[in-house]
Amino acid sequence: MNDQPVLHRPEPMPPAPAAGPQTRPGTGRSALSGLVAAAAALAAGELVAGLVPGIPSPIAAVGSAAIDFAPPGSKEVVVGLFGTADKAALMVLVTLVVLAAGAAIGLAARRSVTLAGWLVVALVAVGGLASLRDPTAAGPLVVVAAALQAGVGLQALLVLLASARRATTASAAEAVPGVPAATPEASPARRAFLLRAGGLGLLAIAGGAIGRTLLGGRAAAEAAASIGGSGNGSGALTIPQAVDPVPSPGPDASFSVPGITPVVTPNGQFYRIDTALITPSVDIASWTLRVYGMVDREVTLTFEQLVQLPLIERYVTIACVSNEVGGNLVGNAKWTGPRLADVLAMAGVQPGATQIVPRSVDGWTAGFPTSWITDPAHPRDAIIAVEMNDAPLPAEHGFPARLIVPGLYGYVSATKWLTEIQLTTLEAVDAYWVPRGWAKEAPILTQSRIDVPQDGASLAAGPVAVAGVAWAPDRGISKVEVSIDQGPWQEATLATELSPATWVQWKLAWQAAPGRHVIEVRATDGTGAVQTSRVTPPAPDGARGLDTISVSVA
Ligand SMILES: Nc1nc2c(c(=O)[nH]1)N[C@H]1C(S)=C(S)[C@@H](COP(=O)(O)O)O[C@H]1N2
Ligand SMILES: [Mo]
Repeated sequence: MNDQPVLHRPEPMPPAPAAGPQTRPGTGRSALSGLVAAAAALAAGELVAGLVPGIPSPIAAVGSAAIDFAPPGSKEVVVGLFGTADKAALMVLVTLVVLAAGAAIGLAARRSVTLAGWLVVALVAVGGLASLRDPTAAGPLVVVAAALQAGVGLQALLVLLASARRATTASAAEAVPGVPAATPEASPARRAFLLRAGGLGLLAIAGGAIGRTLLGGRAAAEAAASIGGSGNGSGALTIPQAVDPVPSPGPDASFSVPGITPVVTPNGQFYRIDTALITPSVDIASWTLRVYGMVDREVTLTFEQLVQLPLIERYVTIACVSNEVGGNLVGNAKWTGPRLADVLAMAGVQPGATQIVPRSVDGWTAGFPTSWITDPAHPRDAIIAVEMNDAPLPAEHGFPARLIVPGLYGYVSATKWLTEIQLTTLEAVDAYWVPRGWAKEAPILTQSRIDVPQDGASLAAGPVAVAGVAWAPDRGISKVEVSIDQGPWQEATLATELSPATWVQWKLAWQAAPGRHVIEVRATDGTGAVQTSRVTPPAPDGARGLDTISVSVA
């Protein structure tokens, strides 16, 4: 054994490779090159989508495909995907997956640049194919946009890889044994690579952001430009006055309890649920409503023809089947438009047409029994709504026209961006959500909600107003009761309901004593049926159970 300390010397370095196309860039620079190239291609796609109608956003198109093809096992995940925040999360996820794929492509380029090039083309093709699923897409434009994206992606990849190669060669040349490695900034070639990658990356972020902003604003801009307010004529079209108006809610329709849900939901506060990752933007001049299928004659109406029909106004509360007990996916608005029945009568519904299947411009479908609106014992005023609370239908609520069917959950009826109505049989067609595990027939369940006090609130002892809303469209609400600490049901005071199709405010004065208290509410509908306390999840036909809160009183 040798006791002498041994100095470990670095192995002699292999001779620095000559600069040239044979040099493999390092893994980090390769991955970064691929990632930035993917970002550039992606940004190009969003930018042209933002600039040119008929070219869908590739990110949204891939996200929509993910929603549409989500396996039934992920049903609950999908249900949660439709809030605005969840849509943004899905788009961020798609973007991250594309960037990761780009990094992988960059690594693949170390083996074969040709392979990497084809992978870029394949990545772009996925977005293009997803875009072609969108019924609003113009096929040839999508192909041109995809070619552009591929060009941008390939060019970026080649430029960055060449720059990465020079940087790697420079690093290798500097790595001389015994000499400390230079700082990265010391090499002009490495600095040049970082500047190129960073610069392109920033361009991609800017381009992508511009594209997204244009995409996000287009639907609202289209809606705003199309219809002028009554009389002022700023837009191309005006909507005539309703022949069958409803009076504005009187003071007896609302309680002045702070925090209670207003009886009419302002448009800006109305819940929004749909599968559209980007709000469909509809050109009202070319929009039509087509009624076809089991009818005597197909009917196609322009927007102008549609609003020349007698318009009616109705207050109707609509609700989402995914609303949890106590949740806020429910709202009440005044809807204006022609009766669905009038439009169907123009086409002549054939006997045996047991199902009405409305379809949106983006291909989404609902479906409900024809008898729901034609039953002579209980005809219902379904509306092809063109106004919401006296304003043209907002883009995110279905501009230029949507269906409102009293008493049915939105997913079977309330089709936004409506463009087709098919008459068929219940057996022949299952609408969008039915194969995804939701009930075929879906009347809105009786529900009641405690708005005040809030769950978990700390209150001062003494008189407390317990208040909220209850709904059972279109059976109406006949009674609301409140139970404190599992005690007897006490009848609440009801405000005047606008119609059996709307929710109604309720309130109860409670003498709160110190301690913790549990408050429950239940409603009885217009048929005398009491809201069930049996708890069910939203799927398949709506959440059941009683809204329950707990408060502490001191
Ligand atoms: N075109 C289209 N219409 C649609 C949907 C959709 O995904 N696409 N979702 C429905 C569902 S599930 C509900 S609850 C209501 C919600 O309408 P709102 O967003 O105006 O509140 O719209 C319905 N109409
Ligand atoms: Mo819904």
